[in-house]
Amino acid sequence: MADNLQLNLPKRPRIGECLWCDRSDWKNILQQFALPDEDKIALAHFAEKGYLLIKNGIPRDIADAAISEYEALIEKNAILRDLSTKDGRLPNVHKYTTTGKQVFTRASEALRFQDILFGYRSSVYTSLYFKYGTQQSIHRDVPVFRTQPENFYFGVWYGLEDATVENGALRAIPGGHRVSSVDQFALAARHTNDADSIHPSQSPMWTIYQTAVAEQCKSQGLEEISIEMEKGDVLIWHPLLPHGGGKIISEGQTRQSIVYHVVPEGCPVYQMDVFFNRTKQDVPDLATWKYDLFEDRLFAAR
Ligand SMILES: O=C(O)CCC(=O)C(=O)O
Ligand SMILES: [Fe+2]
Repeated sequence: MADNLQLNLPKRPRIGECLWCDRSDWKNILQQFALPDEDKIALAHFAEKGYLLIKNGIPRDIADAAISEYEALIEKNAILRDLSTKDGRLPNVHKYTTTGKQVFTRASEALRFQDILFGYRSSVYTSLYFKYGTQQSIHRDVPVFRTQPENFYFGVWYGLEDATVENGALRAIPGGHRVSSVDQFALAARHTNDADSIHPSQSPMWTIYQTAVAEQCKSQGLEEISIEMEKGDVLIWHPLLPHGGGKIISEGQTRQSIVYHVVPEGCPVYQMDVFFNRTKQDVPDLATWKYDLFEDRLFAAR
C-alpha cells in the first residue's frame, strides 16, 4: 500500500447536487446513458426499489481467500479476535488484510455500477467483516453516514458464503428509500431541546428515527422482504433503504460477508450530530482525511 495521500479532489459532488437516481427526471437521465438495456434495467431497479443485486460479482478465489485470511488474522491477533467476537464484527478489515481490499477492488462489475450510480469514482470510507449474520433490526444507515452533499453513500455487501433465511440473510423494505415523510429535524426538536448536544455516534435519536421510518413504510403499505444471496453475489443499497440482518434460524451457522460503506472520492461523511441538527447543515463538502491507494482505488486512511 502506498503512503497516505492527501488529495484535493476536484471531481466530487458539490453542495446542491443529489444522486441522479433521486431526481424527478431520473428516467430521462437513464435513457441518455450509453449502456446496454440490461444495465439500464438494473439501474432502474435501484432507482425504484433502492437496491441492486450483482450475481457472481466477486471472483470465487478472492471470496475463499478473504475467509482464510480473516481466520488467520484473528487466530494470531488476540485484540482483533476479541473485538470481532465481542461485537460480532471486525471493523475496517481492509486495513488488516489484502483480500479485505481485493473483495472491493476485484469486483469490477460492482465497482462499475457504484461509479455510474454516484456519477463519480467510488471509494471506501469504512468496512465491516461479519462471520455470522448480524440480526440487526431494520434501519437506514444515513444518520451515521451523512455525506455532504447528502445521500452520496452506498452500503455495498459482498457475500463470501451463501446467505439464506437459515443463516440470517439480509432483509430490506423495497421502495422504503422513497418514503420522505420522516423529518429528522422535527423529530429531534420533539425529543431534545438542545440539538447541539446530540452525540455523533451514540444517541437515542437513532432508534427514534428508525422507528418513525419503519412506521411510515408500514403505513404506506411497503413490506419487508428477505434477500437471499449466493456466495460471490454483491448488493448495493441506497443510503435511505431500510435494511437489516435476518434472524439466525440455524444456530451456529456462519454467514461470512464484508460490507463496505462507500462514498465518492473526496466526499466527507458526518454523523448524527450533523444529521439531526438543522443549524449544522452547511458543513464543508471536502473530506479532511488522508487516503490509501490500493489497486487504483482509494480507501480512507484509518
Ligand atoms: O450484514 C448485515 O446483516 C447488515 C449490515 C448493515 O446493516 C450495515 O453494514 O449497514
Ligand atoms: Fe446498515
